Amino acid sequence: SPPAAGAPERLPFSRVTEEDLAFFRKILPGRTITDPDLVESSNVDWLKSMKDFFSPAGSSEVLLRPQKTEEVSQIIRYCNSRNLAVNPQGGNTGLVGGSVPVYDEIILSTSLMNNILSFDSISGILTCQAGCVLENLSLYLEERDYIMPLDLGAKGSCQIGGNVATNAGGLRLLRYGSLHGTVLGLEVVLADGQVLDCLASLRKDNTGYDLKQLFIGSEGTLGVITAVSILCPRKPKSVNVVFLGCETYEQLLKAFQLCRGMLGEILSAFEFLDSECMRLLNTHLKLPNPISDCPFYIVIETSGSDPKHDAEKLHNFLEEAMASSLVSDGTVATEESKIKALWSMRERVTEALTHDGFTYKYDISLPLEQIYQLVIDMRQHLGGRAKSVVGYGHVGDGNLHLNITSSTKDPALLAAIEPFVYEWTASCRGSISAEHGLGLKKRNYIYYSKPSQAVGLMGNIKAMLDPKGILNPYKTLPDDVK
Ligand code: FAD
Ligand code: 2HG
Ligand code: ZN
Repeated sequence: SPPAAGAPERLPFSRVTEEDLAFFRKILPGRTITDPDLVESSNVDWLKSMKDFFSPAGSSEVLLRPQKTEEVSQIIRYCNSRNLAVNPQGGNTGLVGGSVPVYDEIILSTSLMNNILSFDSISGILTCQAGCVLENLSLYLEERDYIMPLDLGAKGSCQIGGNVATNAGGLRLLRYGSLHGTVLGLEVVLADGQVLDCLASLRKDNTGYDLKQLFIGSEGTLGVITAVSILCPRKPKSVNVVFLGCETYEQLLKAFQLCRGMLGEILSAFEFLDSECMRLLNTHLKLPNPISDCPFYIVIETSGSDPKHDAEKLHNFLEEAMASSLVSDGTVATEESKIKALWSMRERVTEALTHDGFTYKYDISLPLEQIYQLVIDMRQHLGGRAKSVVGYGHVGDGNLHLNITSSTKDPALLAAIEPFVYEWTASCRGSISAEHGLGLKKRNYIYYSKPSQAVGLMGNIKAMLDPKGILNPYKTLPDDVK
């Protein structure tokens, strides 16, 4: 059975000396940060949960802010020769403790690597530095009648390099697919400082192994992504969002089936939240329910090129869904401010949860029919021990976000949740991390979703690409893979 999660031992990396700082200051004048007040926010994760998970997590004393690939290369080459560990960091919105140091790893932030390198308005291929904030890229593209193929609630802070490093899914995956398909090229600084230039901008390229795929979802453990080339879809001329209520999860699934059949090519998102999420949105964020109270809510988005055609299709779908009693109430938005308001009911659940208490997060892939059964079983299993047990997520992609809160950190509650949740998931051949990655928090549970042979091979790849293990140590791979 998998080893228990817990604190890793600090590995024998060197500690940063004055000489090291002098070297960094020479390459990055004014961008080698050692003031503890300024380094602090990079030591703390978005959830502020790492110090609870593992004390004394996040005690780096150095934050490096390169602007160019060549600077990253020099830093990494130097760190490798000095045996100094490095934690690559983007927008620091990661949810599994991958983005912050465990001990005193040097933080290498890509925040100043935020230039767009090129955009081809015929092919829709964007090439940019890794530190571009997702929302800024979206705004840039929208002015040119394009959009990013991914969108997530953290768009205002997360960076494209971080998105690629975590293989972020998000709200549009149903329509545009994963980054494994849309990323066409990457530039990566390897652990020895070499720059791997796989920044191709080609749709098709079968010349040997597709090496960039290795870095997509590698969580900073195999290389530092410095630039990304990505295929962007045209901006849809017509967008509609509907917010619907359902009485049962079975009806919700039937609505999904109907929706796929009737909306077809214009369907761009199918998301859900349960009534417990709605309660938290109402209580903590004062967001009112846009429709009447229901056990389940669906957010459907359509994106197409002909407003009349889309409206007609949507109308027919809604009529059919109402007539066959799959949905009991709903509201439609075509105008941007209302679309945003409806989306925030789904996007802001994570934020609402942070106000509810200490949150235990699970990001699970399951066969569609089983998704909500896990929430029901967990509620029953925990009885009155949890404050809230909520289910929401990317139901169209088979991805459940199961979140459980308690007033304060509660080891007894955690022991009741885990390994129950992982065993339940493994019994359906699900994934214990659908889109957030493994980071520090989930890495020791990898065996619930991957055979030991696969994990062993991952270890071999890590050893080949980063023999000293300086890149994001203690992350992704379990304790027993060195
Ligand atoms: P960080 O958090 O800084 O880093 C994440 C990981 O990537 C770390 O392991 C880090 O070492 C590594 N990394 C970062 N940059 C690089 C680089 N240039 N090279 C190599 N490694 C690097 N995730 C989803 O998948 N779908 C969602 O819908 C979603 N919604 C979210 C909503 C909210 C409100 C929040 C807070 C988070 C959400 N996330 C979601 C999780 C998170 O936003 C994503 O994982 C995001 O892609 C992380 O990007 P980042 O720039 O913040 O990376
Ligand atoms: C989302 O889809 C994010 O909203 C965050 O992936 C999920 O906080 C979570 O559990
Ligand atoms: Zn998600």
